[in-house]
Amino acid sequence: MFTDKETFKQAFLIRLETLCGKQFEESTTRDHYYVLGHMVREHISRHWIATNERNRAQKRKQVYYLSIEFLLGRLLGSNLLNLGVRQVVEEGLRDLGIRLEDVEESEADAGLGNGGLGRLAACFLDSLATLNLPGHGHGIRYKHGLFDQKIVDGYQVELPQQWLRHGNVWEIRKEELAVEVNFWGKVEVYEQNGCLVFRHIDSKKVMAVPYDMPVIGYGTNTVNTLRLWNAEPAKTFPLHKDVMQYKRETEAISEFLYPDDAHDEGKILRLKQQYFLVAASLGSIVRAHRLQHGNLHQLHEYVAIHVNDTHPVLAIPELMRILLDEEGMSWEEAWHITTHTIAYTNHTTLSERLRMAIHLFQPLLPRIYMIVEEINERFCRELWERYPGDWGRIEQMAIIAHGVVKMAHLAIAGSHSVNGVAKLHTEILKQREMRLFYEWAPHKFNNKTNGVTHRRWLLKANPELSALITDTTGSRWIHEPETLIELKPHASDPAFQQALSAVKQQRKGKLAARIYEKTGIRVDESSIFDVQVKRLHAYKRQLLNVLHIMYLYNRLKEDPHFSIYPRTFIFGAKASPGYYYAKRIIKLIHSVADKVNNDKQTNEQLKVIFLENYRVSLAEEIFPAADVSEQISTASIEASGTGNMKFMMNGALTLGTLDGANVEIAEAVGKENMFLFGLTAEEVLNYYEHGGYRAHEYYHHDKRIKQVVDQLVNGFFPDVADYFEPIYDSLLTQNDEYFVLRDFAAYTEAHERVEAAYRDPARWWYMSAVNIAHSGYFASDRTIAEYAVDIWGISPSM
Ligand code: B1H
Repeated sequence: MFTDKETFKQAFLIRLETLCGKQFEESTTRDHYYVLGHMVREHISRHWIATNERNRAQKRKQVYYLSIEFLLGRLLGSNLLNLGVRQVVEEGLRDLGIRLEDVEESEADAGLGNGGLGRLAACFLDSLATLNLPGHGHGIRYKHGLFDQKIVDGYQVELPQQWLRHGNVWEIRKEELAVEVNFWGKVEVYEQNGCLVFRHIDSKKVMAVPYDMPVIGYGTNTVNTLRLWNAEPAKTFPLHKDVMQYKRETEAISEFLYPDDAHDEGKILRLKQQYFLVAASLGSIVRAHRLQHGNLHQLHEYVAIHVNDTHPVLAIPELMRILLDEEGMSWEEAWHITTHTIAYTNHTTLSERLRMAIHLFQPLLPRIYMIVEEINERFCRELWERYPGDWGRIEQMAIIAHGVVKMAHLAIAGSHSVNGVAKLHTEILKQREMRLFYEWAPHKFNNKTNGVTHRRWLLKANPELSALITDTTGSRWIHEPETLIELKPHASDPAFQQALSAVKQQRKGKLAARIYEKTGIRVDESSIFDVQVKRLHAYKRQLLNVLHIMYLYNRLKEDPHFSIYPRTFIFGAKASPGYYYAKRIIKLIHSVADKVNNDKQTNEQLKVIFLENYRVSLAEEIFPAADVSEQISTASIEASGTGNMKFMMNGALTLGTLDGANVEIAEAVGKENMFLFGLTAEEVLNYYEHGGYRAHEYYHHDKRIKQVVDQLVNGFFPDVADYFEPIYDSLLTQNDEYFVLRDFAAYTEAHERVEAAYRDPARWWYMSAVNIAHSGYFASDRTIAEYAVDIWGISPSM
């Protein structure tokens, strides 16, 4: 149906009638979207079935990627692209007077994630399918993804996201594959044939119903599966007194994504979600394996289970429960299989702090808790043999201690592989955060530097640049991103530079139009587009960026000899609803924008734009239009960052600290092709360990700093009263935990280097081209190929 334009049009019009019951003339954009989605599904259904068949027949090892978040964004455009039919569809629709772009824009973002961690999972799915690897995702089908952000008077307001309001064309409900999940109740222990038998009784049952979504590889027939679980009441309503409450409690499990990557409130519901995901996923994985192999003795040879951060870590005790209680295996055999099946990725150095209070855990999951206790006891015994008498060490490493379960410790003890997400991050885990575990089992630790799918973030998001690359070096880069390096010889070619800058200009124009549409503000398309888009977090230091803008503004007002190359500072960021400090920073950005944008004396040179509701689809418009990529986290805290990679492949230059994957970007492109500044991770960690930093000194000794910090509280922003006082306090009273003032001067100086480079186009576009040329390493195809070989032991199947 996609072979040529005419066939497509015919097929499209027929389905419009059969699916929507409408004639073309009365159809809406949403109808067009719905019909196209169905056509794609129809088109791939044979390959989807064939992929599953092949996996069954070949008995090949499969990987299941368990993640509490999958930040997919929109799927129509990328599915059409991956199927290689986008052009036919675009042309066919054009004949009918429909713009494919409009149809694509009518799709709601599947926003089932907070930020980098969830988007990484989505990129991984794309690479798995494209590399023909048998790998599938398991997640939760949240009714509401991450909240929609509205800005009212400069303040963030959260609205429930409604991605399912018009249904989801990509999913297929598979009720017959539902899995029962048990909460609460108690454990009965009795003896049978000389063995202890455990039975979980009086539980509240929840049905996990899978919705399967196809994951279509680029230019391949592999169609993998993303299975999202929906929580529903058990088929026969139990005769509880309050049936309605049972229904509400059950459905609440898959109602909301936690819009929270800072605090852990709603602890029980969160734990429920985590066990729900794990029990449903393992139930279905094990059922499929039993059907093929009859028993679970060889599970680890055919199945790899990946635990994305600690959220799905209960996969470890849950798999133990299945092997012990359902299969009747010995502890030793069950433990061998479990630890050889499960692998764990750590995404933050702060995970050591992730704990679950026993008094919450034990009643909710009584049998799982018993197993965790037993794991802990055996683990501590092993440590005791290894480090006799070293109580301190064992106490620090224990899985259960002082009334809490330490999720990261369970993950390390119960898996065969622990990886960080960038070299620096993995080193910090090994040498500091998890040092004792590294000493205990160094062979488990490895690094897998993150990557992003260049097919969405370059090929799809930036067709203009993609065409230039293909015209210059051919299209091999789409399948083999590392061949982007072939662009390097063109980096100093004036004709190539000219074309590169023209492409950027085109995308800046497009973004400027979008900015005008959304905010009513006109920005100078020839100004430097300096962009910081990511979750709002103190450690990501949006504050440093804002204070610097305030300094530029002050200087422009006060110093008649001072001028700058025109700049447009663009922000996009959601703050967790309960993260009040972050919300104040959002308001501060708006207050500064108000001042700067409305001051005739400065607004030719300086503009500040906050784009509301930052999400995947908006990101696709922003990255291609950026000149400068702000990656300015306090060194040592950002585990990797992935926005940095998306900017880089779109030819933006990084202004950043030596943190996360910035370090490896610098290794790849050379420090001279970035704008690095600020404390190193080692210096920061030294300060944290030994003290010695006094924010006051920087405040008193640098007039620029004193002025902008004072402006937070001295009436400079008349409409906010004392709303920014907590920001002021964080810098001075609390001694500036994230070293904003410490790095201020270096940051200002780095901005001056940015400006100097931009004034020299030959240099700028050379640097830009070099960045694109080296971005292939940061494609998730490379990351996934490494996971496949080093961790999962899987190989392509086609
Ligand atoms: C990352 C998270 C995260 N690390 C808890 N950890 C969450 C933790 O809702 N929660 O409870 C949500 C998210 N997210 C990010 O992962 C890192 O900060 C980035 O540096 C990294 O690039 C990304 C992918 O590895």
